[in-house]
Amino acid sequence: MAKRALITGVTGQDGSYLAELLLDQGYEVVGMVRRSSTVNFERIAHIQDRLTLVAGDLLDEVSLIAVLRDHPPSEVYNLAAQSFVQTSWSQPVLTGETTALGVTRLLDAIRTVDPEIRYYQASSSEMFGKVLEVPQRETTPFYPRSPYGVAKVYGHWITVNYRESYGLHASSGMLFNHESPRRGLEFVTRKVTHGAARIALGLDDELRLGNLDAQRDWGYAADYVRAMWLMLQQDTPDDYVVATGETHSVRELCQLAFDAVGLDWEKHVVVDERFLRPAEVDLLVGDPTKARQTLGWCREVDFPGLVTTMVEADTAMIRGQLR
Ligand code: NAP
Ligand code: F7E
Repeated sequence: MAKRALITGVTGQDGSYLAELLLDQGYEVVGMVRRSSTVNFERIAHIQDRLTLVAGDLLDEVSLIAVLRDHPPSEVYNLAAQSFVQTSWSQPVLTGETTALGVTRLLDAIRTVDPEIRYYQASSSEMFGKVLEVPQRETTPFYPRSPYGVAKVYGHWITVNYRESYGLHASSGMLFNHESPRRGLEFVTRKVTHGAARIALGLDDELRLGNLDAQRDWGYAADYVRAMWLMLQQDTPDDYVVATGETHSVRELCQLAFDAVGLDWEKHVVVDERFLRPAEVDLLVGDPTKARQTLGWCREVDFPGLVTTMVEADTAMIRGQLR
C-alpha cells in the first residue's frame, strides 16, 4: 500500500516542491487548502490531477481533525503559515494565530486522531534573529526580531513539547531562506530577479528596495524539501538546521541578478524607506553539519546558479505574458 502524506500549505512554494517529491516517491499526497474566493493553484496546476485536495484551515481545529480522520496519513508536513516577515508587523495577531497557535491545533489534532502519525514542523532561521552565535546551529539560542519570528519560536517549542509530552514522532526543520522561480513576488530574491527581468525587457526603469546590507544564507527550495522528507524517515525525531553555510548580502543579490541580464544594478536600484523593517535581522548563516551527517543531506544548487535560474525563469515568464 502506498504511504499517504498530508501537506498543509500545499499551494505555497515549498508545498508544491514537496508534493512533487512525495509523488515521485510513490506517496498518495493529500494537500490541505483553505477556502478563498478565487482559485490559487498556480504552483500545483501541473500535478493537480495527482493530488487529493481537501479543505481545511490552521485557524479551525475542527477542520484539521476532519482532514486527519477522512484521509488518515502516516506523515504530516506542516508548511502552512503567514510566512511574510514584513506583514507580521501589520498583522501580528493573525500571524500568531496561524504561525504559532496553528501548530498546536495541528499537533493536538494528531494526538487526538492518531499519535503514530509522523510530523514535520516548518521552523525558521528567523528564530535566531539578532544572532547570538555565528554560524547558527541547533543549539544556538533564539532571539527573534519580528512577530513572525516570535510565532515560529512558539511553533518550534510546542513541537518539541508535544514530542516530549506525548512521545510524538515530531521533528522541526530550522530552515534558512530558500528560494526558487515559485517564490512569492514580495520576497527579496524574487522581487529582484523579477524586477531585473522587467527592466531588461523595457517594462520598468527602477526597482525600489529596503535594506541592501542584510545578509542571508539563501538556498534552493527543491533542495530543502528533501531535508524535510529525510527527517521523517529517521527512527528518532529530532531538530535540524538546514542551510548552505554561506551568506550573501541583498547588494550581492542585486549585482548577480542584473549581471544576468547585462545591466548595472546601481543605475536601477533605489532605496525606499517603505521597505525598511521596524527591527531587522542583519546576518544569517547556518551550520548544516548535523543535517549532512545524520540525514546525508546536502544542497545541489549554489547561490549564483539559483539567482541566474530565477532571472531566466522570470524573463521567460514575462516574455510569455507579452506575447
Ligand atoms: P508560502 O509560499 O508563503 O506558503 C504558505 C502556505 O500556507 C500557502 O499555501 C498558504 O495558503 C498557506 N496558509 C496560510 N495561512 C493558512 C491557514 N490559516 N490555513 C491553512 N493554510 C494556510 O511559504 P513557503 O515559502 O512555501 O514556506 C513554507 C513554510 O516554511 C512556512 O511555514 C514558512 O513560514 C516556513 N519557512 C519558509 C522559509 C523560506 O525561506 N521559504 C524558511 C523557513 C521557514 P494560500 O495559498 O491560500 O495563501
Ligand atoms: O527578506 C531585505 C529584508 O522578505 C530578506 C521568509 O521565507 O525567510 C524569509 O524571510 C532580507 C531582509 O525574507 C527588501 O529587510 C531589502 O533583511 O526575502 P525576505 P526574510 O524576511 O528573510 C525566512 C527564513 C522565513 O522563515 C520567512 O518565512 O531582504 N530586503 N529590501 C527586502 N525584503 C523584501 N521582502 N523586500 C524588499 O524590498
